Amino acid sequence: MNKVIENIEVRQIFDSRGEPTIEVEIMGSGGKKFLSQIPSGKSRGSREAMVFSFSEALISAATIRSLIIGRSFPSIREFDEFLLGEDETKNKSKLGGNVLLGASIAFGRLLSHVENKELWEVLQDEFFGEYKKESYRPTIFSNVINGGVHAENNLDIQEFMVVARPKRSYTETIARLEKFYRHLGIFLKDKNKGKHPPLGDEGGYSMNFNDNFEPIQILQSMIIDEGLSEVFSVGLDVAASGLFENHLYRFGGKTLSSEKLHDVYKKYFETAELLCSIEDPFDESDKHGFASLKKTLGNKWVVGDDFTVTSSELIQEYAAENCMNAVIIKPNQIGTISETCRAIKIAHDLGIKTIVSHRSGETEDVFIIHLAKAGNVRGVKIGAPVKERIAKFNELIRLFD
Ligand code: 2PG
Ligand code: MG
Repeated sequence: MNKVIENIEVRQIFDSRGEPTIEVEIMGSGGKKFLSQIPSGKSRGSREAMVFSFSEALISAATIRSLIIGRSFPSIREFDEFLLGEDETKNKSKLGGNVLLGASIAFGRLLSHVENKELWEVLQDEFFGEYKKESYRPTIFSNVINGGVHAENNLDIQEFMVVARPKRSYTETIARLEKFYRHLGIFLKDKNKGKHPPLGDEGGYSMNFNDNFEPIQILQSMIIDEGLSEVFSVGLDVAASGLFENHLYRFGGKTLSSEKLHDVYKKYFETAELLCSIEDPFDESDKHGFASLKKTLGNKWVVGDDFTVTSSELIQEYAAENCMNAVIIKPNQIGTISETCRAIKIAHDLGIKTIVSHRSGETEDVFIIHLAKAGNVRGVKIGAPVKERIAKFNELIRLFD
């Protein structure tokens, strides 16, 4: 089979939150079809690539179809560059970031079929050749208690995560994580007067707590009680852009300045020794907040997400200003595989740790696990070990064990 593209189509599907999103299908020669499903975010950075609705995506697909049918592209980079040349906008507002990324991933799957390689091998050969000799096993960030816009409860912090370092194998680590998640459910049911707490958008438990610190304490004590402190720690995603109004933060029933919020975090880290990382602690415009917290926290992970939106330029700019030491990598924030891989590489070169991440509205597509393997990233963020997220945990085991 050759690399000629015979057709491209988009279809509407529904993500794990029941919200509409799209899948993209590319047909290669001989009628073989290659699919990608695009996740969608709820707490989004303002500089993310444009998300097209299904009706807009249909128009975009028609434009792309007229440009690529009967053509062949030797690499993902050339495919992406061709379409980016047609889009020509900063935020993919002509063709849509979700449509472009869907096309890019489906084309990557066509290449993987034609070249008889796994998708991660195609990605590594094309973008990360120099990492072939090292093989890094990423730490799992698993969101087990949900708050913020991902849950209907009183938590301001959006995500309370178990950070699980793989020791012998992912099979073993994921089994431990699943057991921990079940035990946490039983503990919280008890605390919730015998009612099993409902699940938030990413499969973590959702109920009211005394304050934003209580879930951290609960996770830490359970990790210690279960003898897991060698391999598990605790991470947060505050998603603080959603708490920011008139230059102040709504947090814990109060209105706090950036400096006061910094002091709250400082106390959290001083009190909970297993707390190891904090994502988007401040609004995406508050780079001084980021820089000052990074200075305070030393080697703990201060992670940019809405702050950096997988943009190579923003990662470079904020790394130079010492704002963070880790970044979230979400392909649909930027809109093509090539640009995503460039962001990973730039982060590595600058000594910034990379965490490839899902979105709150997920599908069963496992592309991000292939990206994590090819790019030797330091972390993978995939929600709680339940429902549609299981596909990604299984792919971790398949690709790494
Ligand atoms: C985040 C993500 C995923 P969303 O903020 O990091 O956990 O949420 O997809 O809603 O932006
Ligand atoms: Mg985030």
